[in-house]
Amino acid sequence: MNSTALAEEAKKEKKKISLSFIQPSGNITLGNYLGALSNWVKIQDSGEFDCLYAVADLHALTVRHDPSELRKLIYQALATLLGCGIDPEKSIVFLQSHVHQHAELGWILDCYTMFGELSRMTQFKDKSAKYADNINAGLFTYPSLMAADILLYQTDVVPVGQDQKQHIEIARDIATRFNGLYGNTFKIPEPYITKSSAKIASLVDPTKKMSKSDTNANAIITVLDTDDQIIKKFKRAVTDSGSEVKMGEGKDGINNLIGIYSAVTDMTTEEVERQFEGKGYGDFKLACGEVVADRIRPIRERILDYMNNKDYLERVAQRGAEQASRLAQRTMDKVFKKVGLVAKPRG
Ligand code: ATP
Ligand code: LTN
Repeated sequence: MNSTALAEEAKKEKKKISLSFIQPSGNITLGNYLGALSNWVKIQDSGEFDCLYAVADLHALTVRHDPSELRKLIYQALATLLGCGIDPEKSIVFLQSHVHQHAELGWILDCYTMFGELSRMTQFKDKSAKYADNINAGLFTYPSLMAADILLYQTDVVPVGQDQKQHIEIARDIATRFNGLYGNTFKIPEPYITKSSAKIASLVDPTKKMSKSDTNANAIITVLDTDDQIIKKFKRAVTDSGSEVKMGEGKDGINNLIGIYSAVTDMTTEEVERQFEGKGYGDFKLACGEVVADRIRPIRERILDYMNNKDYLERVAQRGAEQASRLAQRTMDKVFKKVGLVAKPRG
């Protein structure tokens, strides 16, 4: 093969990029797992993408935290990625703060992000209502750092839950604006959101999203919950006064449980309804608890093993940061040139 044919071949083999991050803001929940992590693993295992998955530790600083608790949660989030099936031999796994280009591009993109568009972000509005005594600038500019996370790697798809869609849209807007000013610099990313598990609700208030920072432990299933805890929480899950296991308008509780059952078993919601025809909510809640406990058990065991092996976690993070940083620098070099900064001396 001559060199042009070889180059053509290499181009053809270039895989699409999948990238996503998770914040170390609490124990990772069933919502995070079904809405995001399980898709990260599927995408990784399809072999069709080059994948980057990371812990958004810089984003976690936007909320007041206890430093030693945060450090523990960062290790735990890394252990959870591995425990859920992210394989550092197949995907680049790293901590956001270990790749300095994120903060650098984040700042540059701040200068191409408008005050008005940041003020419209739902997450900013929710979090500034929730943490009214700490509406800091980082909370406000959170989306431009997230845009940097995505755009640094020329990402094609971003597997996330529904709540992150707006952040991906603003990343697309920022990239389009920048490309418009300076010529093609960033790939425009697409969100990847699956239907059944895009928004898993709280077990206590099914009108609200299941959120790892929820202070009510009964509202959330975490990947570290024991079988017993999982089954108890499902038994207590809030539902309406009906009894038929059927999706319906205003039946948020049962809709959520059917969604969870369907996502965990890979059945359609109609198949779930058929399986539980003639059975009541009580039986169904127990069955939900059981399938979820079966799914979480091996994950929990692997996470606990990884958490006992900090050296291994540190080696994974170090290697991932080196790999990610090399890729990120290519985009940074382009950006420096485009905006008129002087190329950094290479040491
Ligand atoms: P926090 O409570 O700190 O806001 P969170 O539980 O919302 O945390 P994130 O770290 O913000 O979790 O999200 C990690 C990933 O999980 C994102 O892709 C997000 O869209 C997804 N996700 C979070 N909660 C849910 C949910 N209830 N259902 C489906 N996906 C979810
Ligand atoms: N904002 C996201 C976490 C996040 C992210 C990203 C997700 C930070 N950077 C890049 C996808 C791509 C969240 O709260 N889940």
